[in-house]
Amino acid sequence: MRGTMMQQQASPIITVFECSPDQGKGMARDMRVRWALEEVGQRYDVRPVSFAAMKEAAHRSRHPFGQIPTYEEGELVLFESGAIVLHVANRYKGLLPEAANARARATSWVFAALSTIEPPIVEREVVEYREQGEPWFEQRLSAVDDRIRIRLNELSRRLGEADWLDGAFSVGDLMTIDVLRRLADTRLLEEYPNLLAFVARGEGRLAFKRAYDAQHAFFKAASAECKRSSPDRHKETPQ
Ligand code: GTB
Repeated sequence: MRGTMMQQQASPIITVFECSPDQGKGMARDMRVRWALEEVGQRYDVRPVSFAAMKEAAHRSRHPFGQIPTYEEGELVLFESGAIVLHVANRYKGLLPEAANARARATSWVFAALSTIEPPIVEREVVEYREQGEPWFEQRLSAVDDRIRIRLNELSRRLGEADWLDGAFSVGDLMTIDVLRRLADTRLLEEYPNLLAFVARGEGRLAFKRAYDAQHAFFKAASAECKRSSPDRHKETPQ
């Protein structure tokens, strides 16, 4: 049998926060990677990194900007959650349609989620974190909220009564939903019942639940040690 046995493929490895500042709510960008891997049924391993280790050479060789998530599969090392999720969608079946044009459209939605919808949402988080207490805070927050509303209006209009953005569930829906989840601590999504339902549909998928439970269990297991080693760690700025 020697030489004829199939070699066991190692599972891909993703990096995650050693001590997640979101208290296990799955708001960091490893969540979309975990979700994508669960959707395609691919096992994965997790490499936790501390805030300090993220900025050291070993991690910077994986991620030039010293962030999570990264993805390792054999000799391939990727950074940027969009690139990773698209790689997973192309590498394994389940997140992209067969037809070339439909695949291209699903890819458009991934880019739209990351470069059109996510930026004002991230800006809101930065304003909340960094500008709270400033005299202009309320005015600035409300201006950013209005910019988010422009995108939500447009997205809501396009989704209409459909379940997903372009036919069957795809990587485009996954990325869009994960971006919209970042609004969970605001009331903005409540203004768009179809978007609220869209997010709930995504979160109701078994693959989402498995991904969520995995990151939550990881957080729980690490949290005692995280509190012991640095009780203020959750105050790091989210990005
Ligand atoms: N464009 C990159 C991508 O999509 O992969 C952005 C990666 C990124 O911002 N990673 C963040 C990070 O590593 C984690 S996700 N930050 C550490 C650093 O830059 O030093 C952002 C995030 C963090 C925390 C929360 N939270 O606590 O709720 C939410 C989101």
